[in-house]
Amino acid sequence: MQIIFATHNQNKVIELRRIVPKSIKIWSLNDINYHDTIEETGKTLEENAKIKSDFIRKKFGLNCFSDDSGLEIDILGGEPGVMSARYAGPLKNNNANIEKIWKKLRNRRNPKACFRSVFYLHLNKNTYCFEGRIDGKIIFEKRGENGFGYDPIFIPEGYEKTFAELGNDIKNKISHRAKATFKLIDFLVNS
Ligand code: ITT
Repeated sequence: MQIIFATHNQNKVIELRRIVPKSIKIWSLNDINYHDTIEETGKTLEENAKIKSDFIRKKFGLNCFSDDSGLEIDILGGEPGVMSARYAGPLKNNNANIEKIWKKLRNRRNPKACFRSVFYLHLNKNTYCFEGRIDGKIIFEKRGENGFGYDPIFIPEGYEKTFAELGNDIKNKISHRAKATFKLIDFLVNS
């Protein structure tokens, strides 16, 4: 089976390719030479996932899925949430995003957070949604070299290391995106 992953984020593509079986071939937007930005005007992860997947389905008429994901911090009322990529501005500057979070949290002790990932799938004539979530907490220093985005400041529940320290093997078993991906794979291989 072949399917388009409607994303420009290569880190997401790399993670997913490490998880899905070889029988499912993933094409990213870069792979199909589509480089234009898809405006994410939704107010929720669900809405933005739908926008991205609907757009690509309409443009190319092919089976595809998208991932809209984000970090949600309890004490900040779920921020940065749907704004995770652009929290500190449209340039998607990861360091600035982290600085903004730290500033807003003002050294609160062990602030609880979660990552959520919503996948929106167009398969033949139908659409489906899958979600994954991982709870944890934010720390006030960056630790680790792996992963991307907020990984160096997020410690998943039950661990003492950040996602960036734990590395791909563990992250890709327990993360929000891994959980959504397992649901997607289950669905695809059984349909
Ligand atoms: P696409 O829309 O092209 O898929 P994007 O990076 O803009 O790429 P999102 O709109 O879903 O994707 O924003 C997700 C942001 O949330 C991402 O840029 C990171 O800042 C953060 N994020 C999501 N998953 C993450 C993860 O596994 N580890 C660290 N940060 C993550």
